[in-house]
Amino acid sequence: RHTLSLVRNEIVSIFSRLGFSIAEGPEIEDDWHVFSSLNFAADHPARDMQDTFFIQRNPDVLLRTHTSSVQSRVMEKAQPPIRIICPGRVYRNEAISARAHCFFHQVEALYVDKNVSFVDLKQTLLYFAQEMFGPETKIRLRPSYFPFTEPSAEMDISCNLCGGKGCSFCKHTGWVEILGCGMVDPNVLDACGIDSKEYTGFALGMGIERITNLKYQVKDLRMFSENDTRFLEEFTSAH
Ligand code: 2NL
Repeated sequence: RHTLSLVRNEIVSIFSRLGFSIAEGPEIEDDWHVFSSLNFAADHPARDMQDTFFIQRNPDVLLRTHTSSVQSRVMEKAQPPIRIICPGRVYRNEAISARAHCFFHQVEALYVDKNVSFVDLKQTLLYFAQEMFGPETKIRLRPSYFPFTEPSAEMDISCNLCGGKGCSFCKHTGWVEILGCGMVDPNVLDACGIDSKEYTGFALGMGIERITNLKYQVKDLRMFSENDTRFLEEFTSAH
């Protein structure tokens, strides 16, 4: 299997052990599912042509920039409890380099039910980090901002190369960033037909390329889409 598929399968398998099931949706999307339902303001820069690919210049036909659109579609159709994991390809209008690509891959998770709290989020994050990077892994959360969560945080793990002592990979901080997360903004629940007075939820999102780089130190993002078999054959797994 492709390197990114191996890592995606590992992430999905960890969340499935916590009761999450896979949800998928279209890569060609509309404004409502990618932006409006997710609390993006009308003038948010992500809506700009600089960042988002529009199809045939139609502002309502676009390539999804995150897999959150899958979650908004599931929330519109189902009532809680909702516990889903959404892996998939996403697109951003960026110049291709060793560090950026116009498409990449994400996994997002969403849990909505009565009484879901930040404690549930934090314990889920710790479980994920230790299953993915080993039982000695520590986590820390830093306050952040996303349109669709409030409060929002970014999670760092103790550097898996130096064990937190500090090295060039973690820029001598002992920590590396791996994902973003937060409590689902009540505006998002209401926009998707879920009563925010009755239900709460948490969500998180991570880049599969980023997790793969942490595990295997792939230095150039372009390696993932060039299909050089010398690269692909370096990675094997039971999955
Ligand atoms: C990142 C951060 C994040 C979410 C994704 C989400 C989806 C719904 C509602 C609320 Cl439907 N949140 N997703 C939340 C926080 C962070 O991704 O850095 N991804 C690569």
